[in-house]
Amino acid sequence: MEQQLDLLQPTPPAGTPQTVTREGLALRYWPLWLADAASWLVQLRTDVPWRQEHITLFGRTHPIPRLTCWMGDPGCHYAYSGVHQAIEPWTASLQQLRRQVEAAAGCRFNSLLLNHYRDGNDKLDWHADDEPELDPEQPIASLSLGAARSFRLKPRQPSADAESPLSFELGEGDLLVMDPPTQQHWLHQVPQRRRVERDRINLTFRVIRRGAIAQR
Ligand SMILES: O=C(O)CCC(=O)C(=O)O
Repeated sequence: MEQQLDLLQPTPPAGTPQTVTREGLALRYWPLWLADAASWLVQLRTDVPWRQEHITLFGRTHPIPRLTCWMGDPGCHYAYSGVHQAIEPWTASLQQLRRQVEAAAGCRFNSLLLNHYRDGNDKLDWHADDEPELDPEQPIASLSLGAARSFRLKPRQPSADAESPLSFELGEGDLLVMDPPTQQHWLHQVPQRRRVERDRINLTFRVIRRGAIAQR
């Protein structure tokens, strides 16, 4: 049975994350971490060069159910599900936000995947962020803006003493850090929630491995 986590209670002291640990899973969570989350949403809707990417499955090409943008330092190329995204340079404001997220997460990030869920029909299917160019020793930091949506996690290999799937709401301004080795052992998704009319933007700050950074 799915375990619904209410991470908003009790409120921790400022700066101290709540933690969730299971076998192979380590999360840190700061509710309402970002001040001015609503203005960030307005700004990012227009300032980010959003793209509609497509994937090909069983010979048929489909638009992926959300808009995306890949931002990063020079040479930080990334591909997932057959999508090779062009690298956009950091905007000045996202550079600053990167530094704030780094201070909380305790890690230097060199890239950022942005997802724009236009309403509750947009979604992200079960996957792990385990592509070969990502550094498996580094965390991935996820910052949410706009509509609250469910974020679900389940073990990659269910066993007899399987951990239950986990689900919790990621609301406006919440910061979630997925520490290693979470991506190796757990999958995550953002399911559809049809009654949601508001949009949501999620930013995942990542580390491309040094050996995978293209030299110019
Ligand atoms: O939108 C989210 O909360 C998660 C995003 C994510 O998992 C991803 O971009 O890989």
